[in-house]
Amino acid sequence: HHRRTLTLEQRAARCPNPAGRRLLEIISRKRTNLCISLDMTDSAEILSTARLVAPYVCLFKTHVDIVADFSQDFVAELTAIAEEHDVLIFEDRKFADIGNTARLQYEAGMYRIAEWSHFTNAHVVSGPGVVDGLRGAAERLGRGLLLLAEMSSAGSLVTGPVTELAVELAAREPALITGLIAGGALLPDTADVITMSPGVSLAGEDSPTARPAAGDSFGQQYVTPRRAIMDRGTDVVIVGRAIIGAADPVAAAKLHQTAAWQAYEQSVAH
Ligand code: 5BU
Repeated sequence: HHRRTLTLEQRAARCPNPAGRRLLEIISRKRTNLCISLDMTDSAEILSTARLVAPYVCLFKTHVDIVADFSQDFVAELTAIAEEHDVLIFEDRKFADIGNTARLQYEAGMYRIAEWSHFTNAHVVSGPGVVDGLRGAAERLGRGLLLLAEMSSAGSLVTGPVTELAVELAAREPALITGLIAGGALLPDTADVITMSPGVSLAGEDSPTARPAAGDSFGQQYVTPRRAIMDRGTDVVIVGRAIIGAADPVAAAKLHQTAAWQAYEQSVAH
């Protein structure tokens, strides 16, 4: 099992990034390290699901470029729900271009992601300049950047030197790069870097009870919250279809919250 030396509450108190600190405080206060991935194409559907699951999650993850009827009113409503329920927002944009283009994509266009999203993420395949492109708005607005160090999909090439660069940049500057997207912790918890893992479901491939749904037909691969948190040391689990595709999303959110929080508490105790 992965060993934690600090609780998430202790890490909140010392977190050098404002969005990261708020997230760790929310996690500790609400006792949830579950991020919901709101992968729906209709804004009303996203908002109603967000309202239903908000009490059980710390983070709403969005892909705004799949929303058919995107508008700034949608963003304002999602923000209101998030504020009411003590939830932050993470636009999973995966910036991957040269720094200057990433800067424009982050700040401008019709989405204006920097204005409303507490966190966003970036690939480092184009080199460290992408971080410098995102830096200006992120620092001005107190946002957190997450770098992709690993992906959950089969055959991913986010490995080797790409992983190493993401880890190195986060370790060097946790005040800006507040986290890594990876299958598990790649740095000790004293590095002040939050790890978030997608590809998580209670029906993951290591599930002892559920009939395992190891993935989808597009290469996604799932593990259980327990494996991601206890065995691999991740901090936050990102769950989409196992909740939003369930017959009862609220019940599924509660089950994932409980499993993820128990796995975290056990990894602190041991
Ligand atoms: P799912 O329905 O739980 O499979 O959704 C997973 C979400 O996480 C989805 O929005 C993906 O875009 C996102 N994701 C992922 O699945 N794997 C990765 O490595 C990264 C993001 Br990075």
